[in-house]
Amino acid sequence: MTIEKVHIPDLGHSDTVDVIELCVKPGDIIKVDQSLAVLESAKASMEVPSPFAGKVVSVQLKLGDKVLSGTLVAEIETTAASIPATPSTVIAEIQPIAITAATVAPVPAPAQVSAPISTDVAVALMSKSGNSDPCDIYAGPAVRKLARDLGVELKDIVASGPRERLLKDDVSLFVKNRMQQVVHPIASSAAPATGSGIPAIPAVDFSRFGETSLVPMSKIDKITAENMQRAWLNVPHVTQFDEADISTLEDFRQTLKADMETRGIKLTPLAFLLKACANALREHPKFCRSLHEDGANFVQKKYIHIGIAVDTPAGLVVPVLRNVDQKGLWEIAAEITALSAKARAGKLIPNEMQGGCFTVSSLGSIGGLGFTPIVNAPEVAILGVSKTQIKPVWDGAQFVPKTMLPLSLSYDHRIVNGADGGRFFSSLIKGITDIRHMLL
Ligand code: CAO
Repeated sequence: MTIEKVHIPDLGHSDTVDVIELCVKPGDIIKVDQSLAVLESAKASMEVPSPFAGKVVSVQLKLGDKVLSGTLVAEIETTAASIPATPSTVIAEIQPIAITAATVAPVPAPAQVSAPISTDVAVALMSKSGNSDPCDIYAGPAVRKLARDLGVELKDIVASGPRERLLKDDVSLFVKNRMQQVVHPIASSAAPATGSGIPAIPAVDFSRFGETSLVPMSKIDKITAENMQRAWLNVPHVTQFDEADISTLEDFRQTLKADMETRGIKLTPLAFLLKACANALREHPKFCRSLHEDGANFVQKKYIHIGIAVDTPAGLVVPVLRNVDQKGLWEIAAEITALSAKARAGKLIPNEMQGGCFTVSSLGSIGGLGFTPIVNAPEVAILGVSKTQIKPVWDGAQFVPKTMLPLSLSYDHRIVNGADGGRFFSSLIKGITDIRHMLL
């Protein structure tokens, strides 16, 4: 048994290059020519292959290191038989950063895929190797190899690395998503509650119709997409619509303008709505439940924490206000301002986005007559708030102008039924229409 040191071979220049990928870690068993690391210079990315088979004892590089020819990469414990007569000192592959699809080696058909993955998955994972459309792809050799091994076309994958560099994680996520989209029919019948077996929307080459480009999804975009799809597929939604006369509330709010300035707090209709929601949740505790994972119980929450959907440059986030039933309007308003500012600055911590019983999504400042919000599962319900309008309302003798607030309530029909929904909505609207109820 011998410990062999692997160094970076002669790069042909004296400039440093960046370590952009580490392909092995101590303890890995590797084969001859397996990549140890990927380096990148201003013009090319390149792999450092191992001239030895054996076990990785140590990796001497870190991501981001700037290295030169001769830098120690790793130590490999080899057996005599695994030492090649003339260890390779050549960088495995040098590729320009921007290459065309046509230069990528033809992709072999994927290995036979066994159940529960259907043959559709195999087809979905197969690359269109005959496609010679030119496209610039920024990816290291190790990523290319992984994509080739999995039968995935690089151009189909959204890059999340710096300067739109494709990472191994991007390839893995792409494959994971594809596999989730297409599930074996037997597996789908065994798990109907997850929405499995729904045919995936076919991929379309939009560039056939005009110029396109890929816009990387932010992390929040990806999480939101996943959460929305999960909630949409799992929750039998019902949405009810109504409108609340908030003329009194608005008159009262206008009288508070001076107070708002003194306190430095913006009191919008949302604070009143959260308070009214908290009261309605206290009155209708079914709306503070979640289905227990055992399928035989509801979890009844005895606290009233409410999330608010906040639109941020990075995507939609839902910070949660705790114990809203125990707070006054000024405190609620101040928390809305603080949490939404923190959300927009991307500074919310995970704990501030957890524990909600109910969510309010207000598009009131943006517009719209109404919308059907998606329940923020595993919560029971969500309130959608649209823009107020002055409308003529018949008071029994004449039409009078009233400030009407359109509301929509979506709920999980497994936990509450239509009558529950109607009762909850009526309480909420009563509370917001006559704000004296907030004192009770
Ligand atoms: N009708 C008419 N005007 C309204 C209103 C309504 N329903 N709700 C708020 N407004 C007014 C406010 O009073 C304020 O006007 P003034 O300054 O004159 O008082 C103005 O609109 C701006 O309000 P705001 O947006 O700053 O504050 P907010 O408390 O209403 O909302 C927040 C805060 C964080 C919820 C909001 O900024 C936001 O991000 N909304 C988007 C939520 C979203 O994306 N939902 C969709 C999720 S599903 O995709």
